Amino acid sequence: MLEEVTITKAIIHRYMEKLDNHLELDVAIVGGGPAGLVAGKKLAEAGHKVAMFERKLSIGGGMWGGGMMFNEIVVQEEAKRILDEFQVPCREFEPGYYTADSVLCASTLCSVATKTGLTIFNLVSMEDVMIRHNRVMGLVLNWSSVEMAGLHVDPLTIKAKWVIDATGHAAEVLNVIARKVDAELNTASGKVMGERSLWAEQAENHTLDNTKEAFPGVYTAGMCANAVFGSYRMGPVFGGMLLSGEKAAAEVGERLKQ
Ligand code: 48F
Repeated sequence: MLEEVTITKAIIHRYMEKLDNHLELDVAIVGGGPAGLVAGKKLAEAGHKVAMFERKLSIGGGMWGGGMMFNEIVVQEEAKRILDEFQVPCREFEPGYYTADSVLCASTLCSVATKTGLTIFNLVSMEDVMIRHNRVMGLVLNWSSVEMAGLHVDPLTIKAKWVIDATGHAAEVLNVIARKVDAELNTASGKVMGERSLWAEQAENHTLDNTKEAFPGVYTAGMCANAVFGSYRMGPVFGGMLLSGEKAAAEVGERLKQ
């Protein structure tokens, strides 16, 4: 026999247990696109306590829709090994160009990352950060529904030794920081530089270079890296996103050891 209140209690208790266990993190990842998912999987695999906060209901960011809703993505040679690692099936189209079904890819990245130990809180938005002595040490979070309805409800906070801004084109974490009167990013202008036009090859190479600490305690990953440091957008080629997530995880992992 099923008791409705038991079902309700099960959900509430399990969610609160999960939230309570993730109030103090090694790494908080904001944004659940391909870059954040690869970073999350790698950090979890290395034994770090890592959680992801994603505004939307679904995880996968801009990957589901492929290019202009043709639900296939392209990954270049350099990043194919990451598709292999996650066991995402892909096919060679021409030498050096691999395609994957975008739905299979997004769902598999999410599945593998969570099974490896990444905890995901969807429907939660980063609305601000906490800064102490010029270093980010935590996130200010609210329900996405509160944000979307414009309700006047105060947020809650979590602590994190490191934050990865994987919010894509919007670079939301670093934009929030750049708006503070007393904060300056590690960019040429001290602010978010903004994106240049679409140029796949340049963008893909620059994404990796731009995956770095952009403010004390905050790493860029994915498209956010180019938006923050003023480089090109790449369109529906996803290798740079995967490699950037991997690099962010490796470097943040090293910094956690220090
Ligand atoms: O945009 P997104 O997929 O970021 P990415 O991993 O990949 C970029 C590509 O999808 C594509 C591209 C190229 O190949 O250029 O655009 O860099 O995922 C970013 C996620 O962050 C979430 C957003 O809903 C999306 O799922 N997000 C953005 N701002 C916030 C957030 C926020 N303030 N709080 C929580 N989640």
